[in-house]
Amino acid sequence: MSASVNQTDAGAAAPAKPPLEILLCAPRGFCAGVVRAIDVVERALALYGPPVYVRHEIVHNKYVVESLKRKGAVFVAELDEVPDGTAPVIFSAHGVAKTVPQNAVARGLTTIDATCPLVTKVHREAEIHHKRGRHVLLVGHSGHPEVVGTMGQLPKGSITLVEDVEQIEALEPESRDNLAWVTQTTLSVDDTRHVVEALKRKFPTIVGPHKDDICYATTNRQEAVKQVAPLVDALIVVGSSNSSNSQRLREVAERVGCPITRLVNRAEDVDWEAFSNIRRLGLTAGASAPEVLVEEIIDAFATRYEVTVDTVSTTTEDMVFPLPRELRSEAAE
Ligand code: 0O3
Ligand code: SF4
Repeated sequence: MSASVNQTDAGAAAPAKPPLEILLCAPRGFCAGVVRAIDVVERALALYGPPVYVRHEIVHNKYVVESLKRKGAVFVAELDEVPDGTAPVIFSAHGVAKTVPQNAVARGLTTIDATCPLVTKVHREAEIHHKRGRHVLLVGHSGHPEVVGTMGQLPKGSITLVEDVEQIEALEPESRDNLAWVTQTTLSVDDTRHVVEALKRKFPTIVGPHKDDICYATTNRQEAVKQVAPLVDALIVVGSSNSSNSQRLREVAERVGCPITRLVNRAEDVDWEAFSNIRRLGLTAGASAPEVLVEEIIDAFATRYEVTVDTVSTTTEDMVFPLPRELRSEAAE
């Protein structure tokens, strides 16, 4: 009897796995603002004991939020869900409108601000422009919590959201010669350049930052994807769907022509059908996605492919942000 191709008798060699080269983008994953924000929740849990309340997801990552919930963090959408008492309420890394801490103080709540210092810097820029009598244009995505927080630094009517070049055509501000612009920190570097160029064309005297307010982490992760995406058959961004910076990374890969691009929370969400015929895979992670999930995805590919992993590094990062003052003594212990 001739041997069948699919023979599975004991002792038969397992079919060879196809080769897959994974190009790992660097930098990827956690930025300094996310490390600090997660640390804030963990330190607060250690200092006050559970529960500690967190207004909005501390960072936009399902795994991070679920892990902190298990440790005693309670996530709420608004302050009115926080009971009166001694448990602290933490503001997420994306920042909050001025009314949020004001309302918390009025209720006698203990507050801890985990807003990334680079988001706070944009808040202060907007405030300075306003104090100098300028109307502020904020380049960003409508409804995103960072945009809500930045708009909420100024009185209503003093700041206008600009989402894209098309909206600039329709802008008719009261004083064309007294304008300033600021941006969300996690935007597409290329899209923002076009929006800012259009703003400067229409309002030649507008003032703003030297380049934009997109942070170092957003910029560096997009740059690494730009290098890797043209070299691979498919690219995976590890991150949650509500993470703006992660969404931008997938878009960057798609725009440079990468045929298959996906944003996935973790290995169980990988659409294996889409990745059945690839030889080279690009892999990165948004600023709020933990490295353990990148490793999990590599392991999942290794069960289907003979995997080799190479890192493509476009720059190195050494940014660290200190904890809020009220948590620092606890941090030293
Ligand atoms: O702003 P984004 O949706 O990208 O937020 P993430 O995913 O939580 O990442 C951290 C970035 C941040 C807190 C604001 O810059
Ligand atoms: Fe801060 Fe940038 Fe990280 Fe946002 S992505 S938390 S601005 S370092």
